[in-house]
Amino acid sequence: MANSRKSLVGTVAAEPEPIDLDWSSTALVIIDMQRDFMEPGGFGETLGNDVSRLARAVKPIAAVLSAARAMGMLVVHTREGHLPDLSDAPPAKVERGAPSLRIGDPGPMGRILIRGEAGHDIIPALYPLDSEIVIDKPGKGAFYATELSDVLQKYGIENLLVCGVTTEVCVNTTVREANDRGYRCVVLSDGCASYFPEFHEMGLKMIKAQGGIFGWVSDSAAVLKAMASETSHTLAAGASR
Ligand code: TIU
Repeated sequence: MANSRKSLVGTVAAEPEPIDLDWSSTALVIIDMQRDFMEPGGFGETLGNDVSRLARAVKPIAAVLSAARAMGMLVVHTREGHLPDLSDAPPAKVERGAPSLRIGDPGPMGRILIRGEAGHDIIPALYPLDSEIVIDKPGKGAFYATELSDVLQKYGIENLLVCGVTTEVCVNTTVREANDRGYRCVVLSDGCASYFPEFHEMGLKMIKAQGGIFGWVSDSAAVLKAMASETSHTLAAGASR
């Protein structure tokens, strides 16, 4: 994959300001687009949520994923979930609240939020290729107790295009973790979604406020435009040989 990546820079329209990204050191990070959050009968619904609210993120992510694949960008998918024996699930997480089913209980898509179960898997529309990286995480942030830091360092990644669900929970937590580790995070507003529309809005505002305190907020159209202009540069250079 590293050999096919290009090194040109694209300018992405974003807030609080445009950002220049070297695509060769940029990864697309897709957070937790799992059946457990997106479909009825999974973890999200057991918590009392209307899972249909997350569907809006799928098409924008699919479009950016397709472009990222075409340009050889590193693609990382994450999945929240736990080992079958729950040894990586803190009691404080398992026991809280009054969900209709708890983590580990049998549900219509297998045991709730357990690795290897149908509900834990990524939705078919965004299914990872064998060549792509899948990070299994026990927490909300993708860096906590995972190999993500090592993977990003191995590929020389400095910038993250971040999308997925939910905006204020796993996307925000991951962006905050990444920001503290020195990564420039560009969050795709239409590639994220929340069960709570107001939390989606505020979650994005929190990232871009104060001069981009945690990162930048853009959208799929702006990122696709920046990727396309990079591609045309490359093609023009090739044509003039
Ligand atoms: N409940 C909720 O909004 N989210 C999570 O529990 N996990 C993720 O955001 N992936």
